[in-house]
Amino acid sequence: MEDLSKTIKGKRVELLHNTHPEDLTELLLSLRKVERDFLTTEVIHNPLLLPDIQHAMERIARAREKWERVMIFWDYDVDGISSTAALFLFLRDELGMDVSYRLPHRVHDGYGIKSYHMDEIAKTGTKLIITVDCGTKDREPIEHAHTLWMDVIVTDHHSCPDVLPNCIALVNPRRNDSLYPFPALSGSGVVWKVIHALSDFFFLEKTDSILQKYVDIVSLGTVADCMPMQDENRTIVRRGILQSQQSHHPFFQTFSGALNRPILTEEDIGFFVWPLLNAGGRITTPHQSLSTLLASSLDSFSRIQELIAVNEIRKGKSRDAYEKALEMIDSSSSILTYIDPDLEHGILGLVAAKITELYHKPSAIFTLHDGYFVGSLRAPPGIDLVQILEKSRDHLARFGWHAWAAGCSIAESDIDSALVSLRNSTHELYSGHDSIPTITVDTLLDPSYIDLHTLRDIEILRPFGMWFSAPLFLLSGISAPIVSLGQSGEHIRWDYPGKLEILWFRFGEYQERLTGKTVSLIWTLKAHTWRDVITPQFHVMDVICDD
Ligand SMILES: [Mn+2]
Repeated sequence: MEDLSKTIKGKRVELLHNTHPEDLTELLLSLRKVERDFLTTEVIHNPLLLPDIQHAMERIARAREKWERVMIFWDYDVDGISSTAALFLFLRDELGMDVSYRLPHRVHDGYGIKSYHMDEIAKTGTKLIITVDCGTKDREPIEHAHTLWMDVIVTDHHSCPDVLPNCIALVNPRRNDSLYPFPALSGSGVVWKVIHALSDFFFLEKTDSILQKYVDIVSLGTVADCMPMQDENRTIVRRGILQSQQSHHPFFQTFSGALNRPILTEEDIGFFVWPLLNAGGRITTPHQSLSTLLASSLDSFSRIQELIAVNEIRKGKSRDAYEKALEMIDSSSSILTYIDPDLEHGILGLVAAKITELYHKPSAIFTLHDGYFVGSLRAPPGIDLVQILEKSRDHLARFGWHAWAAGCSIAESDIDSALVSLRNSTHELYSGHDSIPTITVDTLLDPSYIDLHTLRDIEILRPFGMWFSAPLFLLSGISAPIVSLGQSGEHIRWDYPGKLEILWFRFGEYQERLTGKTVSLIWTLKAHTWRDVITPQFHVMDVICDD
């Protein structure tokens, strides 16, 4: 076996099986440590095992009985959007309740509930607030709601602090005292279980069809939040994709037509639905995304068209910002920083993610807003941004979030010292840290082995995601001629014998480097559908230059 040390994208390669497999499906299942029945077993747990679910049901039933106004409070990412849409439609259409929604503004409010939101909501005559995909950490505003005579039910999936908020119900499978068998639901997954419990409570005989009716919306949150594709999440996404093809919701009925492509796999959600719904939150308002998901059959098509236009703006702005950032950053620095006061707040994270992916280093991209430099940070695996920010906390006005994705704001006058401090903190904590990512390849496999039969064998393993990854294969030592594709040569095709479609999308820039070279290809398999004819397509993910 040749030296597989590094790919053209700078990744280390780990090859799990280095001969041609006898039974491909068996091999892929055993490498993922699951039995064959994993593929077909439906998992739907008892919703009454969720903490506080009984209190939540009773309080919602009381609100319904008394015609109380209910407000859903949500967070602006796609999990929050899908959680809100599912719960809103269920409470309004199945239970006939008076329900509305409120969300924080990405720039003006930041993340989470604030006490002033509670003041605003109280003025609408709301008696019950239900949070989705947020709330677990928001103790003070929840206390504040009580002083305004409003009750709060928190439904969430974020990890829990030591002291929990004092509310009517905190429905979160990550609670320490939770008996729920699967803690890794998305926010929308938790909402689906609340719908499950309420359906049992109110309709008993209709629960199955109700769960089915909302699972397409719910699955969007599970995919968008990259939840592990096992247990109940696998059931939600499998069912959700099938349901989306016969959906009750106009969004799914018109989506395929508007985008000219069907939603057939979890990757279609990840590539097409997710960025579209996300674009509203990043460029205009998340309300636009939510109202598109909730639109009636009359205006669903035009709303999706509008969102497509917004997404094109988002793409253009992030591409421009990324190119400018690439020119400006000092790639030898411990943390790669870039400031542009004119950058749109909503694209900072997208640019940071691309910079970090390219350099395998933490990055921070800033814009200026109201006298503060607001930044979005990303880090490769093994580097903890919260630690870096902690160490520089004296220079920061605000910071938070996760190890791999974080945000901070810095007073305009502190920016120089803050950047120096961030660089020093990163250097002190992580100098010498090996952050070269590993790409794990399942097995050696020649694409000519794949026919429609083997294609189907792999397709039935879906949905893929975290924990149950899409298979990657290695085709070693090929020297087939390469052809550039696309209007400006943005794609590459290898002219492999047997007319196999071996394609590398969006990496046309490597064409020159690869011409005439012997290479090994890391590839994955896609079912390509065109006019009802299915053919296997071989998508290259990375390349190893053998010479
Ligand atoms: Mn979430």
